[in-house]
Amino acid sequence: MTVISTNTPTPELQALDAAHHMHPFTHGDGLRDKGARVILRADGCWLTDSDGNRILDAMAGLWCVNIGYGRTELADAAHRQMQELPYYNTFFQTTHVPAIQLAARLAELAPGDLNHVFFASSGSEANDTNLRLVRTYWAEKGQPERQTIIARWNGYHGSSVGSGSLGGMKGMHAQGGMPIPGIAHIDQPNWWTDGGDMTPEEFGLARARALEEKILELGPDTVAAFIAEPVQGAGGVIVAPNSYWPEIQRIVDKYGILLIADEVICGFGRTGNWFGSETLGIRPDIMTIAKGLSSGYQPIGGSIVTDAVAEVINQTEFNHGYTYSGHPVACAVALENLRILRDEQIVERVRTETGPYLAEKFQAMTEHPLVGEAKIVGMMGSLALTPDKATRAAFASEPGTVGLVCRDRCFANNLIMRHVGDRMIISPPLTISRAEIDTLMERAWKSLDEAMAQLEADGLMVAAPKV
Ligand code: PXG
Repeated sequence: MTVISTNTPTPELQALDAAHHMHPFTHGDGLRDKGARVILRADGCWLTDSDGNRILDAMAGLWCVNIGYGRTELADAAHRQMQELPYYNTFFQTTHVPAIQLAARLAELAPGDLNHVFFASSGSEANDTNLRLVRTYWAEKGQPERQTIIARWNGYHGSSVGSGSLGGMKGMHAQGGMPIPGIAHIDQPNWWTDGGDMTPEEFGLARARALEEKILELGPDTVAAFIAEPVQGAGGVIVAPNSYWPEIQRIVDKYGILLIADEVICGFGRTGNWFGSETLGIRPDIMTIAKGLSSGYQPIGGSIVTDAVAEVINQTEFNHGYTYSGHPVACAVALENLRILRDEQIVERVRTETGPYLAEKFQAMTEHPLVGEAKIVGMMGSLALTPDKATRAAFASEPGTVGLVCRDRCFANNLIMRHVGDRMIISPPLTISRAEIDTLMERAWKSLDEAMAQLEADGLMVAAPKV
């Protein structure tokens, strides 16, 4: 066995990684040629890589490290729980204290009568649960023909076959026979790219009414649920115009369709409230949770459902569950994370202090010649890059080419800021300070400057013809 440590030289770590480790959403050969970046440790908002670089993580890992890195309280909670009860299942009429406690705490935190939790270990698993939950719900209600779930193109709900089918990522659907039957997609409310001559408000209404059109096309009696992220994350931090969500709520209410809010990114303070549904003013029947639930310190997710949904599901045996549903160590760590979020008033700080500060700085990025619009809710934001702000033009190059140039400049400046197509996105730890926000924005501006110089040199500052 090759023995390695954090002192092993980077090329050796990279070679061994390339030889044996298959990475998610990665072109394996390309990565082998380049070598993966090796992260050794992290503290607060800062990562340290194997070359000694200190990198500002403006993505909170994968949108999940809400309380920041290095909180020993969570390590202590895991240690205590592993000694007391490292594992037991929640099948076979059994339970344990951490699962009871976390379910009860989530019922307190979740809005309205969302009072019942089905645990999973990830957002993908939780959305698979939801798929089966809503179909079982309608079958138990005597309407088994209500099977179809409507979702959105470019939405992201996970990478398992079920959740990947709910998601609207065409690149994923192309590999492995997705979507599964009984899922329909409608267009996303991305005014910047698709709004044409409409005002954002007109466009928001039009995109919400696409849901009603789809329901009528499928037949209202065949539709089980609509699933969406309050703010689309992986699709590029797409914030719907203000007219969108009230109209969606009106439509799901009118047809009696269950609303699933996928809160995997928006939950636990990201939008300045405990849940994105509160920020956007929607009343879901089911919420998907993961990521910020444990700040990523342990894999845990789940579905929170209303009294009305639980009452129907509880009438039958729901033949579903995971070995690690309600894993005691993950629950104990999540509870400690929720305690820190509350005791340190982290959600309030996002809403009233650091969120508005970041929003002001982020909006100022529209003064950069490459940036067409800046959209931000709480601590998730995106910048649309454009060669021509007045016409909201796309670049003539393959979508993502320009975004990748910017992303690479960010990485070179020790800033983790990602691109989705030609949008640049951020989602920093909620604990980021004002000084760190300043550093983030300085590095982002510098990276955009460098990217623009490169784009001009490479002849890429060219607008695509209008379609
Ligand atoms: N729902 C939403 C809204 C998500 O963002 C999932 C479900 C699935 O969660 P799990 O825990 O199964 O990964 C997610 C995950 C990206 C990226 O590139 C985003 C996610 C995962 C991986 C990459 O932005 N979100």
